[in-house]
Amino acid sequence: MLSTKVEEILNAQVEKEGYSSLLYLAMASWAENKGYPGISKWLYAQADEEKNHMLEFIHYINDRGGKALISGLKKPPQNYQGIKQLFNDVMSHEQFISASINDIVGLCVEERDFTTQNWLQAFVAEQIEEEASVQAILDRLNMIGDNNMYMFDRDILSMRSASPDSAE
Ligand code: OFO
Repeated sequence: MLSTKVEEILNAQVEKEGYSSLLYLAMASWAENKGYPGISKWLYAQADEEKNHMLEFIHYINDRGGKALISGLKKPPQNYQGIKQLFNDVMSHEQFISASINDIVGLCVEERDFTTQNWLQAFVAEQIEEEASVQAILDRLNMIGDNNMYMFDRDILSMRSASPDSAE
């Protein structure tokens, strides 16, 4: 059985994972529209992954005797200045999610909910992985500057498939 505090913070994470999915969907659509098929595919796959994370939180809350809540989600930004800004935004968002997962783990320790703390370890590992994969993209973008977007767009999917958690 989940404590009220743990149930609340897990439900807040349902909302954050849902927003992550919408955010990456908006970015994917923007990139597709701008003529970047590889980048948009990477982002659509990321959006799917985030939707799955949201579902994992929903099922966990319900399986542990809580009640998962689906709230209205805020609208993500629809426009980006360029690819680099977009991936900087992806990194900031992933860092925000990592901090949020850490907060949940901290609360679980306070509440002595070691079952949930243990279940969350997959998300702790996932965030290390995601931040590293976005950092690799930012490093590549820094290397090529504003040129060679064609090559970057072609290569980004191979960077994704190097990830064990890849949805591709
Ligand atoms: Fe970044 O993995 Fe969910 O949000």
